Amino acid sequence: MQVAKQGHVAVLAFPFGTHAAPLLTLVGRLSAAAPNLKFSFLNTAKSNEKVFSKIKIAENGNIKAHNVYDGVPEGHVFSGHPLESVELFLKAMPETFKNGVKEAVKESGMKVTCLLSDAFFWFSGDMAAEMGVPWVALWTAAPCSISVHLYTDLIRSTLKGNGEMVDQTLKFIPGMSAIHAKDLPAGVCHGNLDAPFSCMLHNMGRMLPRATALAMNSFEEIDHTIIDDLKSKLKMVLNVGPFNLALPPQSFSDESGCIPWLDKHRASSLAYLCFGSILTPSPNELMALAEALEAQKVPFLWSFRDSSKVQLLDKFLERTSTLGKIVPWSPQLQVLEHASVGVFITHAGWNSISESIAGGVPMICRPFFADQPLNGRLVEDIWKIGVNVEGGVFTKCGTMRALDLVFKAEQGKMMRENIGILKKKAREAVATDGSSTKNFKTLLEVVSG
Ligand code: U2F
Repeated sequence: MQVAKQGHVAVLAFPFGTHAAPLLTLVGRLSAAAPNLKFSFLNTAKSNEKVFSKIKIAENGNIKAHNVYDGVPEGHVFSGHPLESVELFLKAMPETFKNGVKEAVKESGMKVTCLLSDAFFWFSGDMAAEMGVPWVALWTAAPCSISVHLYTDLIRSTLKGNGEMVDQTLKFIPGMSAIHAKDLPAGVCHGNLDAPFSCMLHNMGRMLPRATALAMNSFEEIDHTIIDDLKSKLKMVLNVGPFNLALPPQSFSDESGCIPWLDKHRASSLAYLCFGSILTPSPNELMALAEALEAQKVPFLWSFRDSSKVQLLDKFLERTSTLGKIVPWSPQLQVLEHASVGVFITHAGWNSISESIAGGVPMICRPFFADQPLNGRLVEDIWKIGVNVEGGVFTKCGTMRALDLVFKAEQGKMMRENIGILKKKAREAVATDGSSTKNFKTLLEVVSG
């Protein structure tokens, strides 16, 4: 599948969490299929360095990284607030991207023929209209979570009362009768509705109906009701994932020797733990989780990103040196595809869930913020491919019960069967005649103009 048309696609990336990575992966696929298109990848220097070093892209020279201003004023002293860099970046948009596009046009000598942005960037609709080009938005999370943002006004006007609201369900939205208000990201109907991040998501929901197409790292068969409803509200909805399955097998680095270590274990016998690119559970929760693994004698591989906190587990690691392995980074895709992994203990970030589905590994979820509680609900109550930790936080007893459930109980067997079915559907979606493959062809046509 190759397209010969020339064109210049300006790509606007969100530089935090795992957002720029799936966007660059998609750009890599598009570039391989349309070698005559030029892609200018606009992102902060820090995020560009990270994603371009991790993701292998076609070496046709048609994808060029452009660094845009990160919004941090010179001499700025950070207060330590976790959202500070995000809010500075949001404050500087959309000018940062407008300037970035101008520079990319000047440097390449080609006017922009398509704007491909993270769906967060609601202003892309106006930018694309001014340039007279299509706007394609990429939503990097689950179809259900974008639906929440499209229905924010209705949710706000329908759910009543503050304290009592949390347990009400979204039965007035197609496909969402099992979702509770408390599962929704802060800023939709609870929390600070006027925070910069909440306003960005609200604007996104209002602007997306103007997008030429909304692409997603998901597949149609995961939830027909939600996807059909999205199709009725948006011009074009193109599930083109799961990205990790849609790509040919990639080479990967395994500096900590995770795969050879996994090779030494029995099938479905161990737990893999990772909490994504932003979070580390609190010291109390880390201890409770460690104690539960030790008490249940569950072998574990733990990708532990925050080196400043790993010493909290020193004693536990001494005692469990033959049981488990802690690494600063793992090749997660390959880990989740390894036969020895029997459960994934996760924060329920969308990429992690999607990779767990691709590997057929049931999950124990400990969601923290944003779309994660919603994803946890989908995992436990809709797809029945995992369980949330009791009370929403790791305690020794609650985690032991969750491990028992997945490893020993009938329910765990059912979860394995259910995720096996979903995995099969995901693989079919990216096969030659699958829904995601067909959608990718359509996306290619839109992007090529
Ligand atoms: C934000 O999520 P995160 O970046 O925190 O987490 P994930 O979406 O699960 O993505 C983590 C990615 O990092 C990879 C892993 C995933 O692709 O394979 N990784 C790895 O390869 N090795 C490691 O040791 C550790 C991680 C946000 F917080 C979530 O709420 C959103 O759902 C998500 C997507 O929008 O972005």
